[in-house]
Amino acid sequence: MKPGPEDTPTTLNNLVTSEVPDSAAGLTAVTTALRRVLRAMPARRAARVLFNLNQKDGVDCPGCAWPDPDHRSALGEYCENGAKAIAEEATSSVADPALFRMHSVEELARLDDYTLGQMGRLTSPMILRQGETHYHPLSWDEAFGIIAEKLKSLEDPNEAVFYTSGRTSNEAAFLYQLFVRIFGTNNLPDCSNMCHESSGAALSETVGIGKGSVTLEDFYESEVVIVAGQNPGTNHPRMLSALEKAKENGATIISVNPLNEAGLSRFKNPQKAKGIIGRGTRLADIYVQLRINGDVPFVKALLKTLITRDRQDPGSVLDHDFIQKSTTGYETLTKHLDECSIDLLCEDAGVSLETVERVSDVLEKSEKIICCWAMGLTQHVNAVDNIREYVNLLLVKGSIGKPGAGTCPVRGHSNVQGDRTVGIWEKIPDHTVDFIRDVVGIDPPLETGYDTVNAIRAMADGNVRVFFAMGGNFVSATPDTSNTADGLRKCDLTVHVSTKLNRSHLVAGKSAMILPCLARSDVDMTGGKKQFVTVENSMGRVHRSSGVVPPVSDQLLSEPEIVARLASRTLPDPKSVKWMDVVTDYDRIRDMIEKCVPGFDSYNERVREPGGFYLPNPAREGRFDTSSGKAVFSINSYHHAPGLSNELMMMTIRSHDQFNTTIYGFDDRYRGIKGERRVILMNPEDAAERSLSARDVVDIESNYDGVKRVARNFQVVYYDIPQSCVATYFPEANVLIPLDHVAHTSNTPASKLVRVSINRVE
Ligand SMILES: Nc1nc2c(c(=O)[nH]1)N[C@H]1C(S)=C(S)[C@@H](COP(=O)(O)OP(=O)(O)OC[C@H]3O[C@@H](n4cnc5c(=O)[nH]c(N)nc54)[C@H](O)[C@@H]3O)O[C@H]1N2
Ligand SMILES: Nc1nc2c(c(=O)[nH]1)N[C@H]1C(S)=C(S)[C@@H](COP(=O)(O)OP(=O)(O)OC[C@H]3O[C@@H](n4cnc5c(=O)[nH]c(N)nc54)[C@H](O)[C@@H]3O)O[C@H]1N2
Ligand code: SF4
Ligand SMILES: [Mo]
Repeated sequence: MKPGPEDTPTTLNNLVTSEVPDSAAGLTAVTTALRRVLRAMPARRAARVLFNLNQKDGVDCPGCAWPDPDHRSALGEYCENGAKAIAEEATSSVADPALFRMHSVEELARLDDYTLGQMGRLTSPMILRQGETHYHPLSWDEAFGIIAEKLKSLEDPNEAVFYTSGRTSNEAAFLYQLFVRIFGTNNLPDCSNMCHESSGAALSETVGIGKGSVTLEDFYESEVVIVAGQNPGTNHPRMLSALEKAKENGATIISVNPLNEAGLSRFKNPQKAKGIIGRGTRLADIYVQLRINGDVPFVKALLKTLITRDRQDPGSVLDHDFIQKSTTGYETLTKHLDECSIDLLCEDAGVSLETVERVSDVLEKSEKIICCWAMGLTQHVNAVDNIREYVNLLLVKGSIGKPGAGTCPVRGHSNVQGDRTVGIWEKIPDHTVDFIRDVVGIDPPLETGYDTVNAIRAMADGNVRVFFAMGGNFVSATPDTSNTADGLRKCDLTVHVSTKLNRSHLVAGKSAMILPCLARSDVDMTGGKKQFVTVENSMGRVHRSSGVVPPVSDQLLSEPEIVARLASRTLPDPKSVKWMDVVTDYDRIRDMIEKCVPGFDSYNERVREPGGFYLPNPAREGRFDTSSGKAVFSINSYHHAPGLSNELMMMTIRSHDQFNTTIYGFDDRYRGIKGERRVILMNPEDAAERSLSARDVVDIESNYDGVKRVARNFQVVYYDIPQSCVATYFPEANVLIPLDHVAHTSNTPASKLVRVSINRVE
């Protein structure tokens, strides 16, 4: 298959590799952060945005969802990658109509993702009409008119799909899903479908709430923190400060990962003098290097060891009181583990028995364990099993529902959790059904809509006429790039509400539109009044965010206003909700959220308190909202891979210089890689077996169900990675991931284990 304009260009840059550093952050992080911000905007704008970043009445960082501590340093309460995110967003460069006049869509598609991002902020609504080569500006009124007419002309509302990325505020997200459901569909796929959906599925089933149970304070009281399948040094950098504090208070930190990620080995806290001049703090006490998808057998081996040890002296290792009072399924679990061979478990995990014993020694003595994870667990065919298995481990130790212990799925986008809480979901919660019946007076659709993967399937089958995206970069973020692109091209109209130019704007339906919106850092004067929005962090705390810099164009609308204007033009009875009225004062949207979604009592009042408020979380208090009222032990399976002898297991990961599909640069400093993203991290033995040397150029190929997919031109980098495992960066390798390669139950693309073979490019 030839790469199409939907694929990132395959030309190689200039790869330089060096020793993998043994620490993260420190002075280099500070200087890199400042350099990036100053490159993107004038000094005054930079100072304004940085001084307000993550402060209690300031801008919530548009990077990840890691929570802010109660005490905020006035000097700077953000990390290097938060600064890069804000530089990318608050840049004063613009991708204005002149740019689109000068370059055709085809020309823009030849640029790499970094260059597209560097064009700057979108400034005007743009349309690509059927048969035309260039985007042209149009007025907002015209834009809403065209979209509304198209939506109204559909035979069935289910012919439209409404995607959401995770930066959208609670206010915009609530209005958006309300509009979509009143319009008549639950087709609300979101980035969460590709992210922590597996966590939600596993946690709801086992502990009765699809979110994590810990708060930041729990870290400071914990005895053990397990970090599995997560690279916080890059993706949640301020988590390192929390780990440092946990460690100072005596906690043992265990990293479980095929890669020994630099951030977890040693951390130089840039907020402390010793972090700037000293050697920093060693974080992970134990590093468990397992093979890709080795988690279920590894945790089973731990459980088996702990249960065996406890049998010598019952109660010395396990919390039988908790097990008896608060859980179900323990006997079935022990019976299952009795039948497992520890040697086989270790072999399947790729971990030695000594390592299992060493970790068990630590767990045996501890009563307060926190388990953190991210995409290394959630993006596997058996992702839900992965998470349920770590839950088993917490449950045998009674390590949930008490201070210093619990589950911590570390969320990605800065409001992905809030978006789901207020209603972005392809399933319709009962409280939303009631709200729509009571307030709007209609019966909303009840059948489950399309999630991300099912939306692509429907597009490919020609069943989607309109694709509307509230943020995100659908074509690059989803798997099976060419297939997704074909699906988008079959739509009559694709619309993107966006801040920055990206590849999805260049893979258009028969016609396409770009609607430029305000970002977090922009002052929002909707309705002539300064508005703030609210977001929920990874630990269920809801708080405010107010923009501080003047928008780069007076054409930008806020996301809530875009939804309100579209709803007013589209719905047959636009007065059922006072769309234009509620967006003149976002307090009114919050009042609606309070009426609809449980846990938001006195929303407007409580969110004005510094730091906001926590949403209710029964598991945090040891109450499990499952059908039995108890936490549930589970029996979990895992998949053996690779399939053929010459195949390798490929995981697709993030470099230090990207935020998902937004590419900040070509360096992955913490992995010693500079100047190139088209790289494949390989064990030197695997390379030697294939007569490959470092820097050789290869094509990567995947073969599923008789379909061959190829990603061209990747350079070999020798890396400390278990044999038969390789790593590439997302989104360049997404062309290799078949759409049907998904996690059971959550339907999340299994982008952390794709079977591939590699061929040298002569
Ligand atoms: N700077 C920056 N910050 C970000 C993002 C970004 O792109 N850039 N993205 C945001 C988003 S949306 C998300 S979801 C998060 C993602 O945060 P992460 O999940 O940390 O991101 P990945 O790079 O996908 O890293 C996955 C990690 O899991 C490991 N891993 C892979 N397979 C396995 C396995 O089978 N078992 C185990 N134990 N480990 C495995 C990999 O080696 C890697 O360390 O970060 C958020 N924050
Ligand atoms: N192979 C592979 N694929 C993956 C992953 C992986 O690990 N491996 N990770 C998956 C995960 S965890 C996720 S979360 C998804 C991410 O999927 P998405 O959320 O769809 O992708 P992003 O790259 O985060 O979206 C970036 C775009 O959002 C727009 N944007 C930024 N800020 C705003 C804003 O405030 N408002 C609006 N309206 N638009 C804004 C900009 O135009 C920018 O180009 O990708 C998934 N895809
Ligand atoms: S840890 Fe995440 S939220 Fe905090 S400053 Fe860094 S990127 Fe932003
Ligand atoms: Mo994510």
